Amino acid sequence: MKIALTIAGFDPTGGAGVQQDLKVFHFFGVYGLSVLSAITAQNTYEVRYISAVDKKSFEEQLFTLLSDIRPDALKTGMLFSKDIVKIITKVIKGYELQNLVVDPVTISTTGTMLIEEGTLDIMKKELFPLAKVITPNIYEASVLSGIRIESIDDMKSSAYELQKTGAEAVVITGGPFSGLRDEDDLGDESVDLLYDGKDFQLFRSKRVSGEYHGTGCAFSAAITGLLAKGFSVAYSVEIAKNFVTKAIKNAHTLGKGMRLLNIDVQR
Ligand code: PXL
Repeated sequence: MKIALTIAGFDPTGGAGVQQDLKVFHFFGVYGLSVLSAITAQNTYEVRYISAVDKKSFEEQLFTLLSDIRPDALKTGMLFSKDIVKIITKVIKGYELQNLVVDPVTISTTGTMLIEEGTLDIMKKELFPLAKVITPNIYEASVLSGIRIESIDDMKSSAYELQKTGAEAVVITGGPFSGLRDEDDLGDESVDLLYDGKDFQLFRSKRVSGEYHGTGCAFSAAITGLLAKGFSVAYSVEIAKNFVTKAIKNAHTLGKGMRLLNIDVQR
């Protein structure tokens, strides 16, 4: 059986973070491992508290697991601190782990920072060069590349810059932070852009109204699961996009705030 590892935060709603990632790995028929970086206290409308897992505990989780089981692919989500990024970098290099997907989680949909000051810079410098794919949303891509994204062309420029960090491929997702200009005639579409260092490829879906929690997590987890199974980046991104779009369409309304993805119904 193929194996995927998620290194991410804990979200009690199960809509994002490690639980969501595990559900997605399971959906794609991949065995899921998980290592916890931080614990959040949140519901569907606010993040109230965050505590990072201490350095030693994090390091032990990772080394103990990897001294025994080797994942075919892995993803990082909410990493929170610089220490955690440094440990992951060391471990990935030490074990020569392949098929790394980095989702540079920065801020929750409800507006809470999920990362300590300076962590994104370290991630860009140390983790991106080891990645097969990085999956920033428009907001994260803007911050990381220093390019304000208001059009598809801006998305392309940003992806081009980010690919120079050493990541093999960049996918910029046009999800909830989309502020694209009308002249791109996107109308009611949500567009993701893939750049592999050679070609740009656009993936379009109909935008679904409303606020949804954990879309970025599900998207990067799906790509990770598919890479673990040996699929190409472009194919994995296409399938992951369709998967998330359907999970959004069928979302659950469980709390008073954002809706939670329904990954069980794919129609
Ligand atoms: O969707 C980003 C995200 C990732 N990981 C955890 C989160 C969130 C958003 O709230 O809580 C643990």
